Amino acid sequence: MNSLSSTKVEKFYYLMRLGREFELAAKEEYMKGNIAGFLHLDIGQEACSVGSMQAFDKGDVFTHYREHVLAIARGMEPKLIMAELFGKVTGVSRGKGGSMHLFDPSLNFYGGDAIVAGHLPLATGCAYARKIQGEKAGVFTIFGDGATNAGAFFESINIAAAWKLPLIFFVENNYYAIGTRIGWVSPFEELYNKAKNFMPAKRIDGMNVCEVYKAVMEAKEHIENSLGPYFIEAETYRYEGHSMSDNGKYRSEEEMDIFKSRDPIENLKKEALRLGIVSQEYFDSADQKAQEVVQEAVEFAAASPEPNLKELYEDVYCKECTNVIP
Ligand SMILES: Cc1ncc(C[n+]2csc(CCOP(=O)(O)OP(=O)(O)O)c2C)c(N)n1
Repeated sequence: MNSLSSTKVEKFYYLMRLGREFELAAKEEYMKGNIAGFLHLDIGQEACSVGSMQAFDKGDVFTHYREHVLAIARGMEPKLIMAELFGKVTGVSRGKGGSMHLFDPSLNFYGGDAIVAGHLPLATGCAYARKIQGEKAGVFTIFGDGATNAGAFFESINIAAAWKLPLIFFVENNYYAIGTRIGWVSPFEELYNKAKNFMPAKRIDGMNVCEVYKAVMEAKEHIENSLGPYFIEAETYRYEGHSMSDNGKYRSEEEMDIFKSRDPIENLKKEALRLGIVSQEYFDSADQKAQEVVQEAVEFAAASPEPNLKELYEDVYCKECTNVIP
């Protein structure tokens, strides 16, 4: 943390706090019946979303369904995300995608994919296009540990390495795919082993936002220098169940406590105060601002109209395609 500016550390803190407040509010609104369908929370994993998006500030992003905080860290407005969760027409996908399908081409954010590992070939194809187009920024894709058991994962790392594509693979290893422990279905739990013969691959502390930021900066430099893909495994943990319908009983309280003691938000604050980089006043005002922004987001979502029925037939097929290689 010492090598980072205080402004950077403040930004990390604010975005993680905003993400956490957003998800706590989403959980509450779900319980009240204002949000339907699936809701996968990121609570505990905020450092991965914030650290990676702060480093990977240009280029294309492909993500799985646990993506609210990633979208916030990318620059999507919390009120547009909340409205999407509420299924309202003001939502970022006009209320038709919901929690799992946040999408914003203006931010090069092509995520929220519900099929486990389904977005990895999309990211790989996009990286191929970017390489042909000679663009520097490349592609970032984030996914869970369960995705590393899918054929689409192996095919993607294979072709990305063979064709030296500008693509960062980022796995959030939170140890569980719904209730399946990664070690039950994988020969090892340290997942960078699955990629290390294909590309540079490292395992980092995904509860530490500064470490995530540094690793993604390194990976970014690597892909921008046309050296091919890069793999990062971030060890992390979700405090909530897989989705709202899962009470997470397959995990022990002891395991949960160990990860909670590594909480990315509280530990960043503690360390920044110890080093004297950021003041207590800043943290207090950031907490308050995050709560206000989330409160406004909920009010905006609640007051927004439902989509019109004719919306059902719109955006089913792409009307105009930009960025298509002839
Ligand atoms: C191809 C496919 N198989 C099964 C499912 C059902 N499913 C949804 S989420 C999930 C677990 C994925 O866990 P992981 O990849 O570790 O991501 P996390 O939820 O931990 O972020 C499964 C099996 C699915 N959506 N797609």
